[in-house]
Amino acid sequence: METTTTIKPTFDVSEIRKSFPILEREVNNQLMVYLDNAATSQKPQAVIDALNYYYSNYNANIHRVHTLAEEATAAYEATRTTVKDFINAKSTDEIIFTRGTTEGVNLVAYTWGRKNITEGDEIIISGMEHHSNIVPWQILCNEKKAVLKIIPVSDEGELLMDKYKKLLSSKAKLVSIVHVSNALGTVNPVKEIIDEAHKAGALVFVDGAQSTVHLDIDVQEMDCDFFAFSGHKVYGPTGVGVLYGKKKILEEMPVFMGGGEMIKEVTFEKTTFSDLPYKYEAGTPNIADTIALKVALDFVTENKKDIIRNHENDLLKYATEQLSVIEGLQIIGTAKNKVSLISFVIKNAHPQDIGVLLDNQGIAVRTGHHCTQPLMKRFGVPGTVRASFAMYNTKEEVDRLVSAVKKAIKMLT
Ligand code: 7TS
Repeated sequence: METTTTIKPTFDVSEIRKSFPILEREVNNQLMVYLDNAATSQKPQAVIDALNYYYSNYNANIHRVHTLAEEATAAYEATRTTVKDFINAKSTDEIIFTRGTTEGVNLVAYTWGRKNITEGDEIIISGMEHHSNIVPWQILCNEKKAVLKIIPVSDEGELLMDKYKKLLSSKAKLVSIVHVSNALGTVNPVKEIIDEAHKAGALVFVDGAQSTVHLDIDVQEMDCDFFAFSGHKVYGPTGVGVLYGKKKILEEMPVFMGGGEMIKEVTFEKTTFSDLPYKYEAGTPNIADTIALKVALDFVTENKKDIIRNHENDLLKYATEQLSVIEGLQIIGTAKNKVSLISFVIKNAHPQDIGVLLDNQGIAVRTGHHCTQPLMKRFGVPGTVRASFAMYNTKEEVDRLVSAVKKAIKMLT
């Protein structure tokens, strides 16, 4: 008789760790445990080398004729192709380089938003948005006398989908939604959100700042109209991000910043603009970091996202089990579908104090409101302690976190 066994692919975390030189660092005389990956992830040596190699060997502005410039242009455009494949966009014309997710949201708010939003229109966001997916829409709504509507969040930290469906009407022009919450770890049902929005005639912007590193991203399958992420949260450098938009929508949008590179012809009377994607990339871009972003994305692809995800899910499960039995500790965000991120509060202890005591023990976490003040208000807390895991974290590091939290509690309560 034939037996089928599913063998979980093994993941050699000690090998992975060798690729990240910073992980050998000591903080407060102990080997650092870096658990602030949702803020920014650490960089593999290959990414650091790519930056160094660019500046040492072919630093030049792009789109010029000399050899160095041609090499720089080729490397810069190679990243665009890698990004296209990484998120499964149809064309490189749909990939706009930005400084990060924040700039992606603002670009759409200032261009598409200013053209398409008028008095009485509605923009729908959720109660778990990062400030960067609240403030630009709020500014736009104030300017246009449009209305910002909020999808409420359950006690578990999930979107109340029934309430969402009721918010959708012909007045809704845009739904802008976080794919994965940076404060709760919740994975939102974006496909369903997008399908419902489209039925109502609204476009959808997906904030992929936290999802891109953990989940498979397929913008065509998702059918989102816009998707944004930051390179620095996907093991890449700071200062470079991506805005994806459906080609037809990007073509019809007005330009964002004016300047060099985004024009076809300029006279004092009139300017004609470049084709996609250059239309939205005014001025000298962040060439070095964009080139190194390709190396970061290749690194993730080579290590296989699904295998990384298994490892991260194991860490999440283990850390949740270990932390939830600590007396006085409450996990904020217990959604069924979560990435490897745990937010928690401790009775009679301020998150900030816990953060300092963890740092004293060599452990880096983020404390505070995580740029989600309305969400913190929803849960009635001033902030949380957040431990967020990446591919290089280990069970031993979770053990260190757990014993450090216990020690901190003893000192504070
Ligand atoms: N959206 C989400 C969901 C985020 O988590 C962040 C950054 C942003 C947007 C903004 O990204 P940026 O690269 O443009 O700054 N989140 C965090 C965080 O959780 N801790 O530090 C930054």
